[in-house]
Amino acid sequence: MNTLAKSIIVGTAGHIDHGKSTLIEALTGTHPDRLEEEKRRGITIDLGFAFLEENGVRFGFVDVPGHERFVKNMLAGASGMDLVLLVIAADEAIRPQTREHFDICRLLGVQRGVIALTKSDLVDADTLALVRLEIEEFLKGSFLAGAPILPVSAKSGEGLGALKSALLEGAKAIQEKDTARYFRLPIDRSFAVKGFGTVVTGTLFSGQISAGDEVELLPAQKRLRVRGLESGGKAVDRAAAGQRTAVNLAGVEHTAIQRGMVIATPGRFRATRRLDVRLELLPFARKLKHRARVHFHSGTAETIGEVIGHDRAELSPGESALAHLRLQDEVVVVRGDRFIVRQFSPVVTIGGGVVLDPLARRPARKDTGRIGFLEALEKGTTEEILRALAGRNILGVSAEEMIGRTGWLESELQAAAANLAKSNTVRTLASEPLILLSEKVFAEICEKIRARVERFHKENPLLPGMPREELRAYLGRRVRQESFRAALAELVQQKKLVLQGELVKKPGAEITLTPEELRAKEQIAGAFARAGLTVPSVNEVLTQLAIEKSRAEKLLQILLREKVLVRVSPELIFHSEALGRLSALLKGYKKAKGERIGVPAFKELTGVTRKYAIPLLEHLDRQRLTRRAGDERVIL
Ligand SMILES: Nc1nc2c(ncn2[C@@H]2O[C@H](COP(=O)(O)OP(=O)(O)O)[C@@H](O)[C@H]2O)c(=O)[nH]1
Ligand SMILES: [Mg+2]
Repeated sequence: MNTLAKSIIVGTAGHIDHGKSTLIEALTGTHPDRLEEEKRRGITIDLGFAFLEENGVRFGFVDVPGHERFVKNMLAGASGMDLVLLVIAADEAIRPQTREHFDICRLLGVQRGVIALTKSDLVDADTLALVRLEIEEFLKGSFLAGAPILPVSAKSGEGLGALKSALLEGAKAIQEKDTARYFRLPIDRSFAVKGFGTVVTGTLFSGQISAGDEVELLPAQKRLRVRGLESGGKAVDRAAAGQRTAVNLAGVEHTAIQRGMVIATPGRFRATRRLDVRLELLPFARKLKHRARVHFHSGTAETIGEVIGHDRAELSPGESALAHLRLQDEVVVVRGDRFIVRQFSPVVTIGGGVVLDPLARRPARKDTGRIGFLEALEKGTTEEILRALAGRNILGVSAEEMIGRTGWLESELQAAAANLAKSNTVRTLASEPLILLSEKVFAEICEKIRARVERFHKENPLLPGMPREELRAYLGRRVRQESFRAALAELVQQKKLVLQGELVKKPGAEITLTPEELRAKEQIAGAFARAGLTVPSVNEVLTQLAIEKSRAEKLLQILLREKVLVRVSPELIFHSEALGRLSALLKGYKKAKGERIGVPAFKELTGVTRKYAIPLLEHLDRQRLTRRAGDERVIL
């Protein structure tokens, strides 16, 4: 098969019994009705498929049911179509599902189409001309205005050649799909084939897929392997966007997969229940009240949703608005995906629109930035959208999140991020994986840190600086580790803060002691110096001072930091000079009596009781001045 051929999906649309399925058979040789019941009753219930390759174009036909009861099946087939084949019987003209299917195609953003005026053999030339006029009037001002209206008869074969030419012409005008994007295929059928196992089918929305690939089944988040592929009714090694595709999957039962699920490039797409959208209500629809329930359709998925207006409480017929959809089940959509809503009861198509933010937050009155954010998502360039995304979250925005929202490639994000960095509006906090943070938010974080350190100095004049971890904890989980690190680095670079080991301080922040504090500090040091190795309890020393205990404790901290005093155990503090004398004593002992010393000998040597001897020996071990050897110590 020619892999360079252009692949086009043609979907039928139109009222029941207008000759859609018969026309597909006349064009392709395949009757699209495949279910037993369809054949028996002579009506299309579910989607049917047929293929045709002509003049370098591979047409995948999706034949939909016209019956109003099966519109939901029609919807599953309609998404992903490039070109609509609107079928109108010459003897009946425009009927209810002609209108409904037409509305659906328009709301799904279908750009082009061809109108087949079927059963032309049943009417005379005058009737044909009249119906043509009626159709022209109906399509006026729509995406199908000016589209070819071609009389055909599946019976006599008349007009089929012209119809094929018109389809080829339409196919030429359709933009080639970008197969470099992440792979996504909404599933419309899942079944088992003897000897192969599970097979799913669908219209390949974006990217491409090859035999052997790993794919992710969503929303189940299950990784599966592609055993084999079929496209256009033949086995292929690779299938690309715009093709009807059957995928043979390993590692899953066909019953575990339903229409509406998606297979996709692993880790890129996300299932969601909350969407922010642009929603359009059709002119004949009833007013949509706050929190109205609707049937929601997108891709091949169908669920129930609740509509909450962002810029108005109620949506009037013919209006379009920014709205939030809270869905009952998870769907997999990205920005730009189209959807249809149908009235809850009785079920008729009442509107549709475009997904703007597929990972929307719960609506909140205080969320005043949302409208602007959604407008950026709706109309903005890649850079503007990234800026809006970064600006909306103090945490910044990760590549994973940006891709989950937009389906953009990581390389596109990197390029846009580089442009944004130049404009000084969004900074790249990390590049692999990419994390973006708005400069405004970054400046706020910097200011928060600076102000907190300032306050720390005010509240703790006797401490040299704030422990870095305490500062980190103060900012909380709303600030990313990367943001914290970058902000600290920035503040240090601007000389607004100084890092000293694990302490963050203001430049030039010195501890200034009052004369009273200076005296107390000396008294503490003196008390320990005098005590030698038989030190008093800390509490005893501190309570004898003329200043309050909390300040005295800080002075003790300063002395410990200055290494005038040394904490040997949680309860015992010694003066460094006393410890210096101790190590000299040990050296002398080693010379005179050898390197081994037991606890009794140590007590005798130093004149301390067991209460001091044990912690002191353990301290000496830690200092590597001694080493424990059984009951004794080896002096090192
Ligand atoms: N005379 C005539 N009958 C047709 C033509 N196309 C379809 N039909 C008949 O119209 C009926 C409905 O056709 P079908 O393709 O099932 O309609 P669908 O519901 O739109 O798919 C069938 O009995 C067909 O044989 C045509 O061009 N001429
Ligand atoms: Mg049919």
